[in-house]
Amino acid sequence: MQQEYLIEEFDELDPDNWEELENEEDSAFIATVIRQGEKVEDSEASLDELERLADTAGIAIIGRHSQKKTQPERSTYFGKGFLEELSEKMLQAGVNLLIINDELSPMQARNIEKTHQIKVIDRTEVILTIFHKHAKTKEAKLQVKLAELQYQLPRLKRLWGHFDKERGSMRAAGGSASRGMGEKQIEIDKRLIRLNIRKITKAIDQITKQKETQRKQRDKSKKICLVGYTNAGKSTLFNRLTDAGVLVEDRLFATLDSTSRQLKLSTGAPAVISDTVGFISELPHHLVASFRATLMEAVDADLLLHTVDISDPRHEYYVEQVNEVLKSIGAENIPQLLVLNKSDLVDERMQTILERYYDDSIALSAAKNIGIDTLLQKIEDMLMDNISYSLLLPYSQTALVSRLHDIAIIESEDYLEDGIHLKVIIPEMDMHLIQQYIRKDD
Ligand SMILES: Nc1nc2c(ncn2[C@@H]2O[C@H](COP(=O)(O)OP(=O)(O)OP(=O)(O)O)[C@@H](O)[C@H]2O)c(=O)[nH]1
Ligand SMILES: [Mg+2]
Repeated sequence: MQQEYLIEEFDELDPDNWEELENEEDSAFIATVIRQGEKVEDSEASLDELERLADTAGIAIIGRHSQKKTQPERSTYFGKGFLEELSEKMLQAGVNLLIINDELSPMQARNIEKTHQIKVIDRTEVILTIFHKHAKTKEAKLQVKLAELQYQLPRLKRLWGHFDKERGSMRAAGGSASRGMGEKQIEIDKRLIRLNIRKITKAIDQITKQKETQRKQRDKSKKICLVGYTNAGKSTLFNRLTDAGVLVEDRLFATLDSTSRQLKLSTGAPAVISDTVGFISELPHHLVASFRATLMEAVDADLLLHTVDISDPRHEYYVEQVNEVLKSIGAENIPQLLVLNKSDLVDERMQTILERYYDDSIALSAAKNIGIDTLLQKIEDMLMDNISYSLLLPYSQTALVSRLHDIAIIESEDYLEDGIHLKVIIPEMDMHLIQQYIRKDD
C-alpha cells in the first residue's frame, strides 16, 4: 500500500480536522487584461479555462470582461474607469465576487476591494480552492496547506478585511476567525502561520525522505512517470496499464498525489509506473514548491509519458505549458514519450498528421483501449535505449569526451589516474563511438 504516512504529531491535519471551505459565493464575474501583443483568441481560451476552474471550485460565472492594456496597472490592476464600470455591472447583476485571471499582488487586491466594495480573488486562489477540496491523502493535504499558508502570509491584512465585511467568507487565516481584528491580531496570526509553515515543512520533509527510501528500494526498476496537463487522461491510462483503479473524473485536478505500481514489460525487466498531479499553465509557484514530494516522482523518472488530449485544439499549447513546468522542477532532460490521448475523438488522418508532427509520439485512446500494446512496445524500446554505460577513456580521447557532451547525457565524469571514467546514456545510433571503451565489468 502506498501513502501510509503516519505522522502522528500532525494530528491537526487528519481528515477529520481538515477545515472545510465554505462556498457562499456561488456566482462571479471573471475579468482579465489583454496585454499588448496578446491575441484575443488566446485570452478568450484562457478565460474559458478559468471558467472551468471556477466551476470545479463551485462558482458559476455569469459575466466576462476584458480590458486591453500595455500591461496591468501596478496599484489597481485594471484602469479606474474600467473598474467603476465593472463594479456597476456587478451591482446590477447582484454579484459580489470578481475573479481575475492572473496572480494579483496583495496591494492590487486590497486597493480594488477598498475602492469598489467588491470582493476579488485571483486565479491562484481558485486553483488553491480546488486543491483544497480535492486533497484526500495526508500527503496532498499537507502540501496544499503549505501552499495556502504561504499564499496567505503576505495577504493577511486583506483577508481580515474580508472577515470584517462578511464573517468567515474566506479561507480562515491560520485557522482562527473572528471579527474586527486590528494590526495586533494580524501580527499574532502571522506568527501562528509561520509556526504552522515550519511544522508542515518538517512533515513534508519526512514524507520526502520516506518516498526517497521507497524509490531507492526499487532502484533497479526502470521508473516511468505519467505527466501532463490536467484532465489529459493520465489516470485513465495508468489504470489501463496497471489495473490500479485510481480515480478518474472529467474535472480539473482529480489527482493530487502520486500512486505507483509495477508495470509488466515483455522483456521481464522490472519497471514501476507512477500517476501524479496534473499541470496547468501558470501553476501557482507556491503549489509547485509545496508539491515537491509528489513531483519528485517525475524528477526521478527514467522516462516520462507526457500525456496530452489531442481532441483539444490547444494541444500544442498544453505540451508547451507542461514542458515549462517540467523545466521549473528540473525534469526537462528526462526522455519523453508523447502520448496523444483521446484519439477516439479525432479522425485517423489527423492522428497520423500529429504523430508525424510530434517527435517520439504515439496516438492512442486510454478510455477505449486502443493502441495500448503499441505503447508498451514503444516504452520497452525507449527504456532499452536508455541504458547507461560506464566508460573508461584514455586521456588521448578528450575530443571524444567533448563530443559526448553534445550527443549524450553524462551522468558522471571523473578524471582518475587510469583515465577518464564516464557514465553516459547514449542514443543507439551513436553506440559505435563508445563500443571499444565500455567497461566489461559493468
Ligand atoms: N474520449 C476519451 N475520453 C478519455 C480518454 N482518456 C480519458 N478520458 C476522459 O478524460 C477525463 C479525464 O481523465 P483522467 O484520467 O481523470 O485525467 P487526468 O489526466 O488524470 O486528470 P487530472 O488528474 O485531473 O489531472 C475523464 O472524463 C476520462 O474519462 C480517451 O482516450 N478518450
Ligand atoms: Mg488524474
